[in-house]
Amino acid sequence: MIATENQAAAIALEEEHTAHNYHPLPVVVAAGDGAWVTDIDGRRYLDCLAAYSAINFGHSNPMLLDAARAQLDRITLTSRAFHNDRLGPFVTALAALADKDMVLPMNTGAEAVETAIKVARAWGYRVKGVAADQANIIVASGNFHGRTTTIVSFSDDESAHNDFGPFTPGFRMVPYGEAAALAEAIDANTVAVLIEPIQGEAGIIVPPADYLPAVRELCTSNRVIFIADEIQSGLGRVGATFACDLVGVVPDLYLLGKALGGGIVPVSAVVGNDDILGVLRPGEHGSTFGGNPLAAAVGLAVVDLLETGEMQERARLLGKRLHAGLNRLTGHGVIAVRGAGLWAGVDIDPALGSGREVCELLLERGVLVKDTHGSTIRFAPPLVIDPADVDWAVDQLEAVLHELRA
Ligand code: IF1
Repeated sequence: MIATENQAAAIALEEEHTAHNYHPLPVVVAAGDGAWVTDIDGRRYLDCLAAYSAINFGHSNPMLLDAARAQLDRITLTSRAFHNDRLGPFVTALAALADKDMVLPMNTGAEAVETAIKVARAWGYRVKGVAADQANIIVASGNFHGRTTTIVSFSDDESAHNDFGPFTPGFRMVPYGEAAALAEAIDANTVAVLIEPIQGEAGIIVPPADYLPAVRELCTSNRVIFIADEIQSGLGRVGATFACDLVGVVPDLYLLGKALGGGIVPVSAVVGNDDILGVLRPGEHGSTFGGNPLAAAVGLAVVDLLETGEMQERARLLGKRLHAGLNRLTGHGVIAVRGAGLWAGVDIDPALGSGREVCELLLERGVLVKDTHGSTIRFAPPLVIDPADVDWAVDQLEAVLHELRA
């Protein structure tokens, strides 16, 4: 897609002084409303990425913006050296939403993951009785949990892992979706299993229906913490509050992020019970911004949105519509469709082009999506998307595939 002069100038300005750790599509977004964004030339696009599920409730969600605006005029940051009047209501509501009794608030998803790793290790030494520095945590192949050096230590994605060593020890990898391999890997020093209930970056990989229940049972019987990374899959995306809900599984720790900040401020959290999160003592962990009043005010408004169940139901119903439309393209340029709720991974026939090429052609038709690996693209529009726009997005993909097959 040829960028306009206006866009080219804006892109050049950004690229001249920005590290090249991304290769963005050639569009310069200037505004957003609901499921739509507008570029600097006034052209509109249907946002089917939603900032990787951080914009579940739509761009410029009025209720969330009102909560943020009101708090901006009160106080935004105190540090946790003092209490603030927004954190209590936020953690109380979030704990209730997850049917847990304790929250550790952080900012980014990676920070929530790192926090859970530290808590699981401390619990292992202080409660389970694992010998010092001998704790191991089991992770899955194809995982994506963030970009810190400890997290990429257990990534099998070369582009995320290579040249960032030396790596943090204490992690074991098992094939995702295989309970027998997990059973085999657990030993007396295992303190936790860390997995995505549905793998996002790997291409929206839904495990066999009996996998998460088996993980739950193995963790319970081996006294191992089940950590569910719901940073991308949680908060309504799959048609339920959590992806674990789809198979009736309750992990020991939920990791939440992205949409928890309403697309306005970074908000993440580790949500569990006192018997695990209570191992931390004052001064052992924290962050400058974790639990700040602005984040808590927005986070509380997000929890209020989710408490009605309306967003989850929208994702469930609109997800059926999305998957029905995408499945209709199987055999017409689409090889496979995976996912749950309003979240789909679509494997395009590589003979037609790469995921990136398909994304660029969809961009020209006014749809924003992102490829994951190879020829897989992901659809994750805001849950507030109009039903007609779900159909329109599928129609644009059909037209692109038709164009590529011609
Ligand atoms: C990028 C990917 C998605 C996540 C899960 C933790 C985190 C993420 C399941 C860390 C973050 C983001 C990171 C962002 C793009 C995006 C992404 F492509 F990188 F892999 F969504 F699939 N757990 N995912 O998906 O949360 O620290 O970013 O707040 O790094 O480019 P974060």
